[in-house]
Amino acid sequence: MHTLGRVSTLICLTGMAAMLAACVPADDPETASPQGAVEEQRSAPTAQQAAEFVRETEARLEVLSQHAERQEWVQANFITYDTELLTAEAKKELTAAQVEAASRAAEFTGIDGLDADTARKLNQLRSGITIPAPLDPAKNAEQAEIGARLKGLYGKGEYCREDGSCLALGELENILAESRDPQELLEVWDGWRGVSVPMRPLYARQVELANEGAQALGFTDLGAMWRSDYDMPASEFPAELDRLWEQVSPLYEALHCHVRARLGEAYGEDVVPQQGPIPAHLLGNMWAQDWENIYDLVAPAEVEDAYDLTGILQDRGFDAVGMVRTGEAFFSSLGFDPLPETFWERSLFVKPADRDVVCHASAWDIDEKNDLRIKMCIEVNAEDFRTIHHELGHNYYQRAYNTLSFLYRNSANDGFHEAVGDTLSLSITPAYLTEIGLLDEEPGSEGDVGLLLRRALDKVAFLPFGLMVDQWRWKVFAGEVGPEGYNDLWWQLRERYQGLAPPNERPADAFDPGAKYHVPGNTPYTRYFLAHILQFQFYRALCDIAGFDGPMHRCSFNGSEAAGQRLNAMLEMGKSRPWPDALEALTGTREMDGGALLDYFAPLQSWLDEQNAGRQCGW
Ligand code: X8Z
Ligand code: ZN
Repeated sequence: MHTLGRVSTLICLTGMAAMLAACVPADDPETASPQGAVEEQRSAPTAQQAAEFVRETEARLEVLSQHAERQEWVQANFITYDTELLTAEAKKELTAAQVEAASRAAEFTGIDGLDADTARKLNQLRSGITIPAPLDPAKNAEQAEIGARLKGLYGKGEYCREDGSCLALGELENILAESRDPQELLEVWDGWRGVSVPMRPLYARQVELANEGAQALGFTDLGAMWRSDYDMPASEFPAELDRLWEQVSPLYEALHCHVRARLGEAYGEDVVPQQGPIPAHLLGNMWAQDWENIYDLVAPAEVEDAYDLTGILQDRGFDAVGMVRTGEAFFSSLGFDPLPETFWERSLFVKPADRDVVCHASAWDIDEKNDLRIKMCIEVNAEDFRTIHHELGHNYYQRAYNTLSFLYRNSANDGFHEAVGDTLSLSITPAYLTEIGLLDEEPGSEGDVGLLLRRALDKVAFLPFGLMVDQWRWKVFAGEVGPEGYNDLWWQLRERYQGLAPPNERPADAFDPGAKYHVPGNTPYTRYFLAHILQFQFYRALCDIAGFDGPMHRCSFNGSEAAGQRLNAMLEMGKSRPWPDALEALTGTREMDGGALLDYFAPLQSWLDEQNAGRQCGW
């Protein structure tokens, strides 16, 4: 899976191959030379030995990583006692090899005469492990078991009502999307959070072990290691995130203000106090990360809904495979080859009735050649239609870089991987739906404010959530808070960034972060925040290349082979170059920038400002 934490990357200053050798992590306050590295360097390994080491290591890790990937695929498709054990075994072996390679890489880092690729790959070996473990085999085994256990707990999670009937996450999510009864919403919101209560001690131990692993590699903690993978000094990355958040947060605040006011009208101001944070169970989504499901409650009174994509998909008799075929057709229209036959044979599209699977959508490239797959429990609705495009974006990226060497088979930075499919989803516009025959006639621009509001409930509402998850994790990894304080810190950050509050008093043993897939799954989350910024940059560039002229939100680059070629030029670079090079190849700019998102939503910002006139915003 793309999130498996391949041995991916690091490096420093942007785009200057000549600087790479000078950019060893030891320059950074968050990292230091691992013990023994300096002594080892005195025995003067040569550049040639370094290149040889990298070649051998890539070959070894490729074999182990493929095996672990296959094992993980089976576990995620059949969550059982045995698959959990087998996955932990495979993961243990892979992690041991990764950690060993990372410590050896440190011995070669910075030596004279390294070629740029070897220097880059050495840095990647050092920094690109999502969850390092201590070298001690017992601790490594313990960590692998905890990892599989946490994923299993989440995948098998359900909420059982007092009458004995049990609901899986998908069913709970549907209730949160559709019900407008605050009592029922609270029940399922709270019920799902029962799943994560037993995770807390396991998670706390995982943090200890992973930190020990990161420290042995010279990082202050696991958070510092994650931050070191963005082609810039790790210590500068948080400021880069702050910069992006400051650009877009006024738009979020305007959206929050409008939504709070309308929810107050719908549920009463005693349920939704108009001065403070919004109770988190009323936003149509289990984690309040995407608010599109409450569009009907906050929609502009003056405009008719332009169309309802869920209704169209259902009326036209789409099934899961039909939706995926439509996604594939979009990529084909850009000039990408069709997906391989094995994709259709081996993917999981529909939730099986008779066994536990991990339903959280994911994309896989098992052999890193052409064994592409997605795993999803697709329901026929607009949200899953978009998620299909998201997952396919991963698969086409994986295939585009499959000829590169092992350590370069990844996206430019992790935000890029998450942004590609979403970029195509932004292009699911009225014009596109008309072109592919799902709308009979392209609606006029009267309903555009509604379309933009829908989009903002998805994309803009997500931004602070995309940011806060790792703000929480980074503090946890840094030891700023212990297990007793995990949940309070989570809600402090939920309030600070999202302006949300828990709808009831959280029990002392609650571990609400664990109710979000990526926490027990140990998938870094800042990538999604970056992706939500980047996808608007990609989209704008592809629309320009396709020759679109008009308001940005109306553009579809469907059918533009010129756009497809430029996109592919970026994808096939994989992680071989610092990410600003990849960004420049597609967009002409070397900076991540919220400006494209703000331009896209400019008409909505004006509308929100009008709606909010006289309201007291903020929390
Ligand atoms: O986890 C995902 C994808 C798989 S990489 C379905 N996403 C995040 C989430 O669901 O929390 C996509 C958007 C954010
Ligand atoms: Zn993804």
